Amino acid sequence: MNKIFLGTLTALGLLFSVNSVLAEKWDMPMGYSATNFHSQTGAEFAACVTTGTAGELEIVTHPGGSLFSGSDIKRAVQTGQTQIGERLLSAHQNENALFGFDSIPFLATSFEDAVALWEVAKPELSSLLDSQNLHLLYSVPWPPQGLYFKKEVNAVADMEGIKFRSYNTATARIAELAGMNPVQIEAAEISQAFATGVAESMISSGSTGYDRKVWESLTHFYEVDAWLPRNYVFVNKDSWEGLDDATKNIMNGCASLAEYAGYWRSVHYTQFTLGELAKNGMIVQRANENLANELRGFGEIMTAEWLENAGESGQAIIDSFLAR
Ligand code: PCA
Repeated sequence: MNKIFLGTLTALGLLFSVNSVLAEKWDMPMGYSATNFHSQTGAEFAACVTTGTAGELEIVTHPGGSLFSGSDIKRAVQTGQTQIGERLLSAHQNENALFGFDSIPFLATSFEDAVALWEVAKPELSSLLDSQNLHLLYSVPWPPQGLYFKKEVNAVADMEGIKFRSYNTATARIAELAGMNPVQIEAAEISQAFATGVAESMISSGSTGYDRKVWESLTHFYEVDAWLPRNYVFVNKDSWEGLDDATKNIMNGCASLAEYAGYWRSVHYTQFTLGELAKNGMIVQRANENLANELRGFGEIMTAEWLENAGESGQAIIDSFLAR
C-alpha cells in the first residue's frame, strides 16, 4: 500500500515538474485602452487559452500600448520580442497596400459587407503575414467610421485648413483631398491631442470617441459609414509552430470564439456609443447629401489609387467581393 502511495506521489511529482517545465507565459501587447471592446475581447481570449490549457500556456494582455506602443507591436511580434499581439490592420498600409483593403472608402460600409470583404481578403492576407513570420489568429471590425469636428460642417469646403488626426494612410489621404492637415496620432493619445489643439478633427468610430471622451474638446459627429477597419491578433510564426497540436486547437477554438464575440460587441457598441456621444452634448447626425456625395467622390479616387498600389491581388479581392 505504502509503495503504491509513494509511487503515486513520485508520479504526481514528476507530472508537476513536467508541467512547470512546459508552462509558458506569453505577453500580448494591445494598442487600445483596457475598457475598449477589442481589449475586452482580447482579455477573454487570453483567459480562454489559459483555462483551456490548464495554465500550460498563460496569455497576459497589456492594453493601452503599455508594453509596446501601437506602432511597435507588429515589429515586436515579428522579431520575437514577444509572442503574440493585436494591432489595427490598416496601420501597415504604408508597408503593403493589401493591409489597407478594409479602409477603402465606401466599398464595405455595413457589418455584413465588412465580413464578406474579410472572407475574400483573408487567404491573401494570411499568406502576406506568413511571409513576414506571422500567423493570423482572428480579426474583429471596428464600428463604421464617421467624421468628428469642433464646428458644424456641411461641405468639404468647410474643412479647409483643419488639423486632422489620422491613423493610417487612407485617413491621411482623405485629409489631403479635403484640404485638411493630417497628423498621425495613436488612439491612446488623442484626448490630449484634442485638448491641446494638436488635432481638431478625425475620422473614427463612435467607440473611439466614447473611449477617449472626445466631447471634452469636440462638438459634432457626422455618420458617413466610410468603412469598418479591423484589428487583428497574430502570433510569431516560430512561437506558433513550437506549440503542440492540442494547444493549437485550443488557441484556434478560443480565436473563433473571440472573433464571434468581438463582432457582436462591435455591432451592439455602435448605437450605444453614438447615444453616449449625444448624451454628453455632441451633435450626432448623418452627413447631409451634399457632403456625402463629395466624400463618395474621394472614395472613387482612393479606390483607383488603392488598386494601382495593390495590383492583381487587390483587384482579385475587390472582384470577388463585388461578385459575391
Ligand atoms: N478607432 C481606431 C481605429 C478605428 C476606430 O474606430 C482609432 O481611431 O484609432
